[in-house]
Amino acid sequence: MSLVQQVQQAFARQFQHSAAYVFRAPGRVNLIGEHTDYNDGFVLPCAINYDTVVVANKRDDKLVRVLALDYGMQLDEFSLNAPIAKHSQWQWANYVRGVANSLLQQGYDLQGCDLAIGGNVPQGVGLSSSASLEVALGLTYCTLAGIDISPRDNALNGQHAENHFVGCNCGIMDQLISACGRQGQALLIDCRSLTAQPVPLPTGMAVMIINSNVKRGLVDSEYNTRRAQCEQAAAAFGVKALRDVSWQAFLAGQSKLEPLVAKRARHVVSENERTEQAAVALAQNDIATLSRLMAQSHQSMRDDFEITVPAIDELVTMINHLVGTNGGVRMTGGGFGGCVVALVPQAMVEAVTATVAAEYPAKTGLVADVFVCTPSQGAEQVLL
Ligand code: GAF
Repeated sequence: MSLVQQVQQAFARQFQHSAAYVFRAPGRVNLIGEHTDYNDGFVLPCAINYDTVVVANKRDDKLVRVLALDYGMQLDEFSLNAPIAKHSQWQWANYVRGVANSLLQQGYDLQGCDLAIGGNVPQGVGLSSSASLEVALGLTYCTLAGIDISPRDNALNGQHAENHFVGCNCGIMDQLISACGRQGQALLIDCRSLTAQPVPLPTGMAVMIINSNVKRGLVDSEYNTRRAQCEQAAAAFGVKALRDVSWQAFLAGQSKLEPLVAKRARHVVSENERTEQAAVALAQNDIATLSRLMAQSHQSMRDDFEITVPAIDELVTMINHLVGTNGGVRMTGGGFGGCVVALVPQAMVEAVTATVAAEYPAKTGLVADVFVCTPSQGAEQVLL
């Protein structure tokens, strides 16, 4: 049974009628450009073929009832008439409540609904399961209320909910790629103007995701600390965001920063340059350059931004060793565990999978999950 069918079936069982609407929004993998989005910089992600699915029906009142397949069929209920409060226990419910709350705050008139939610984006491993939930929900609430929200505004609403309701100070990359992803392409996103340029992936190359299965801890607090350090650096340079600092300006001015803040800024300033260069290399099928840029990105995350962990470094080293300049590999996502992304020739997928299976457990005591993913289309209504 497909994911959509499973969610439809659970909906019908819970609410005793079948649903008229289905929406999906994908997770993402970022090829390069990490922790640059909230510095108004550049990112190069693609949406992946793993989705959050929302199955829905309108109600005649202002009640929202929502069933979570991935959380033991927990059922939340809240009213769109009263101020929406945080759920006392369930974090998943705060995304559902938060997205509605942000839309209401912007003056949208939402309609009550029954919802069932399920997904196959691996959760808590840096592949944006939360953003895909926010984006799928934004599209659901708006479509049910007859509101034609743009993908960009839907993404911004999801980010607003995450920042102000859920409490993580994330940037815009995850929501934007989940809303705007394109089949077969990565997007070079300018996180200041929110414009995106499609970059087709070279034929014959596979996008692999290797989940380290390192349990992530302290992600939100470390993330928020990095963000504050970047803001401190931008203020010291007298600019709005680190996007406005060139490499030359960084070299000339770094001595006015505290040493730790200078390291954080060095990552962001150099990562912005690498990301723009990587988009060019990818478009020109220049895999050797892409390989170098992804390796430098990983080193910069490891040594300057300090967001990798030893098991992830091991994975990157072993894959790099195997693919050399025929492919690129680096940690992807916010960090402190999570996944590695590898762009490798199709013909090397098997060898990478075998190497990870043979060497990773011996080096770390952990077993990794390996996926080959397809760059996918962003959020949409699934027509029944
Ligand atoms: C997380 C955040 F949600 C993104 O906005 C981005 O900052 C990313 O970490 C790091 O590049 O996924």
